[in-house]
Amino acid sequence: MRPAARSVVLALGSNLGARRDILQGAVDAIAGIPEVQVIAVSPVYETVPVGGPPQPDYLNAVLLARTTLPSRALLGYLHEIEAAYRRVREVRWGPRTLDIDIITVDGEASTDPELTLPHPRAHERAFVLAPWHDADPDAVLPGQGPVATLLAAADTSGVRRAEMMLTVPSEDT
Ligand code: PH2
Ligand code: MG
Ligand code: MG
Repeated sequence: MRPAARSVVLALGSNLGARRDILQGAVDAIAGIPEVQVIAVSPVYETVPVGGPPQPDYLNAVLLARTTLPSRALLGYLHEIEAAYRRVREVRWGPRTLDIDIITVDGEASTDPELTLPHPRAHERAFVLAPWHDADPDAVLPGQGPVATLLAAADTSGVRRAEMMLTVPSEDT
């Protein structure tokens, strides 16, 4: 029996190199993962870095997808996409060409340190909540509540809509 498709929320970030092109490349690559269907991509936000050493501002966006893949398998594909952009993981929370984080996979809960679900800091990160709310105003973060409520409580001073959009590649290309 085929496993049922589940809803996935991914957060994308880039603060080195051609940031918009890198995010669009990531969206295209995610759409190319077998058993992944991209549903929507949020507007792009330009955001002040949270934590880590002094570093350039980020572009952040949120992608909604459906997949029949187990979360671990999805994470493996996402790491390959990050590697394709020559991401170097040197400093925790340091600058990077591309970061793709799994925020939720339906209501799945995981305490695996390499894949904690839901993402343990998403509820307080305006750079995740603001684009997520744009893409899905009714979204709920399991265990935390409606994204609209979390966003209203979050510090949004460092996030602003960038005048750029990402496109979802069509299914049959
Ligand atoms: N990612 C981090 C740490 N800090 N700050 C912003 N503005 N955007 C990010 O994507 C981000 C961050 C760890 O992955
Ligand atoms: Mg991250
Ligand atoms: Mg990450």
